[in-house]
Amino acid sequence: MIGANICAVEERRPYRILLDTDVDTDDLFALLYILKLNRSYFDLQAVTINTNAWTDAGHAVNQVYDILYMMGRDDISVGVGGEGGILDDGTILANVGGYHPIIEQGNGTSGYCRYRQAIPVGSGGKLDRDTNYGFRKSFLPQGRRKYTPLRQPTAQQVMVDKISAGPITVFVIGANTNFAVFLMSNPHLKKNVEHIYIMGGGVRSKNPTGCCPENSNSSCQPQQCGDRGNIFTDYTSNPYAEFNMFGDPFAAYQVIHSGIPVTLVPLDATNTIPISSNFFEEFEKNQNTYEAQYCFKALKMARDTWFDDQFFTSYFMWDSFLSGVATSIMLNENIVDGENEFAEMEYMNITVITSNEPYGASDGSNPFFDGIKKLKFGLMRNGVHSGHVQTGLRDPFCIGKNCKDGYTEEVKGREGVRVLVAVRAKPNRDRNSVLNREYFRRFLDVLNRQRQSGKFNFTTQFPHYREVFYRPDMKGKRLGRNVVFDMDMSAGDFLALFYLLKVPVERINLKAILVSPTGWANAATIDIIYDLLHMMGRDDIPVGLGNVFALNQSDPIFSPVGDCKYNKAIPQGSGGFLDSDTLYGLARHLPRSPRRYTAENSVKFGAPRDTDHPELRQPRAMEIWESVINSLESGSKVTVLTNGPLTNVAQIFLSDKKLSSPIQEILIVGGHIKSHKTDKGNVINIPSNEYAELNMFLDPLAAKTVFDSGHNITLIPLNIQRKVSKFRKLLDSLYLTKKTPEALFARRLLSRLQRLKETHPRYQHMDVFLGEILGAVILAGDESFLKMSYGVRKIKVLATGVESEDGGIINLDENKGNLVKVLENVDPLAYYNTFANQLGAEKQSAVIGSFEEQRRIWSSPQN
Ligand SMILES: [Ca+2]
Ligand SMILES: [Ca+2]
Repeated sequence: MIGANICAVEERRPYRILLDTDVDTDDLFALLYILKLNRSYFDLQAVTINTNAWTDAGHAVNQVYDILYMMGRDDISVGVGGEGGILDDGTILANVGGYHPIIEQGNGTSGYCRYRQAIPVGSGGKLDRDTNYGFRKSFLPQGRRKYTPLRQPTAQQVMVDKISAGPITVFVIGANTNFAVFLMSNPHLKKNVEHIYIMGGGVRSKNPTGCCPENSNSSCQPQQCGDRGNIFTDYTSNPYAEFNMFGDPFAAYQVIHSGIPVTLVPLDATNTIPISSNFFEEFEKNQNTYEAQYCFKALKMARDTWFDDQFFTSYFMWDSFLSGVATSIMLNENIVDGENEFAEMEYMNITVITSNEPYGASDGSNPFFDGIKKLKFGLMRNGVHSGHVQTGLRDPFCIGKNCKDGYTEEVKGREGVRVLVAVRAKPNRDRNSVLNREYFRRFLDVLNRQRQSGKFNFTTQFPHYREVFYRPDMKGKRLGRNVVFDMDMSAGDFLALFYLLKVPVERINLKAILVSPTGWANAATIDIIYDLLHMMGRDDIPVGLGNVFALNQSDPIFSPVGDCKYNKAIPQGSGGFLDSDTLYGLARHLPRSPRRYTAENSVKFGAPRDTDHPELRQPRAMEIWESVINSLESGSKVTVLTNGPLTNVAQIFLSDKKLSSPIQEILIVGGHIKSHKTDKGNVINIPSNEYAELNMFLDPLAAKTVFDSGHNITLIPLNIQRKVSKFRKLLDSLYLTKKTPEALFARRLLSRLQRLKETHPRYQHMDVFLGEILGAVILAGDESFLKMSYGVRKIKVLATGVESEDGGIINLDENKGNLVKVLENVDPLAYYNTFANQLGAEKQSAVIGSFEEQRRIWSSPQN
């Protein structure tokens, strides 16, 4: 087939392609497939990242950079994020980051997770996508390109550049937000878009999963069987939607109704190409390139961690199938009706449902209409966008399968758009093959081609690569106070961690780190902790990962999904998750640890089956805590320092009393005790909440649980943190100290935070992170040198569920409340010097300074 059309193709220039992707596992297959095609036919110009779906922007963008580096394609532009907003009057500012569906997009990157909450956050969800099950860091080489704050090209910028440069074809394999925003703000550039290929939706699809076996008894209740959609986390509300469309139904509507020719590869077609066991086995036998290996590793881990034994009937080729179908249609350009090698096509008249009837009923669910006088985007009062919009999981209006948001419904007349639809995957033309789909064969063939293949992976890149675990020599040392550090991986927490690792072990014995991914960073960021520990020669310190939801915020019916009531305050973009997840672009300068998050798991810990390396599994926070408690000599105690939301510590108190009784003291960095009305808290983006401090607000119920425990608590509240948040002063001290790798890294991070604060309004809150270091310094510091003084208060933390109050602290009189020790004074200069001097100390300094140093070591022979 290809041969027959080559003549036609050679007369034209290569197709320029822009790929918009949410960097899910399947998207990696799609991207690598495109990269392997003949470049004189297909010229991938840019990858733009969809930031409101299955991955978090900071992790997604660096994974894309690394894949392109492995494939020798650093020439391909990568766009992610942006800080632009949409004003109330409908004006779309430049560089909208696409972190939110258009209906929720205001002026900023924080906001509610209306649709995104249908996506699991931890294992089996974003955590596994952000890390590609752990293979991203174990397999992909790391090139020079990476995310850097304010220098990273935005998705909109890249779209404008590439689309204005000439005719282009756009592939959308995530939610449609980026491309819809582009089309709405650049109508004059539509003419350059030759065609749009979208993976998403389900038109006449019938979900093949969740069905009762033919011979089953009458007690079997079919689940999603026969539904149009695939939102497996909430079929009862919306059985019609497919994830990509559901991610932003209004955006999908804009793209499909743009007037540009659209080809859809919906569930209708992808449901007919489930990963078969034969395909899986063939793939296992055919891994002749690094890219094939990378894809197979992910696919195998997806199978090995699948929640039931139905993987081969529930996991499909989605986005990768789009790559095949789209490029095959493009090669056959002289043939009408989208004829191609891999899928049967049909024209259908469709639309995308964005709201539910009755239209015009203002019930508080639709931000486009509720309380709005002048409608934006030319919307009409009783139009198709004016009905009830699904508000989230288990929306009462939707229960009983009433909602169709995101459904690509067939319609008659003007409301529909004639779209070419892939309806089913074609069988393999070679009837003797064990692969039953034509695309299976081609996919393996393309991925295994030696032409345009990856040059190396992370370990083969270096002739002298070797994995080293660093452990300190503790022989003959009398170890100091037992400390467990609980952090949410905000920037200051890493500086605090450096400090704790520099205090002589005779004074502080850091036993373990617990991670609360309920604050400033996403769970996958745990790898930065591993890398930092590696740098400091402390691969012996265990790291436990806590729950991904604040207390009572996970869904009662299906706990991998849940609400974002509190962490919606954290911006998704600049100054928020994007920066935390990359440590403001600096994480990649840390040496790479042999330890990292991995989806490896074992039956012993509740997994459905053992993976190949269950011994590597990421321990949970509670396990690590338990092992710390069990390792204590009788009578010894442990101090907990918390630098984030109190989710983990609350879990400890809610479990067996034996696990909390060895706690000597809890040092809490956080909480705000207001002394007068103008003494405000720091909960950004939630204007109604004036007096809370973020660590308390992010999990108020956990905070209340901990304060009500009656344990020995020392509070390092916001007002004292604010006294020590002068970047200039701390940097001055750091410039005077010895240049250990850790002092240099701290200097680099702090000066970057300072510079960002000075240059861009989105970075105004940077001093929050400076105050965070205080807890670590207090814990180990010299009380008289630091001029520390404490008061005692009777206080209570509010956890009422009322947004304006939650996380607030009230003072109580003598007889009520919990007695808490509160840090009231510290000498700022002494504090800055203590921190700087400790980081500059020669003892307990880094054993390997940076990734650069690691590269050098691996590039030359060892002695
Ligand atoms: Ca995708
Ligand atoms: Ca923190």
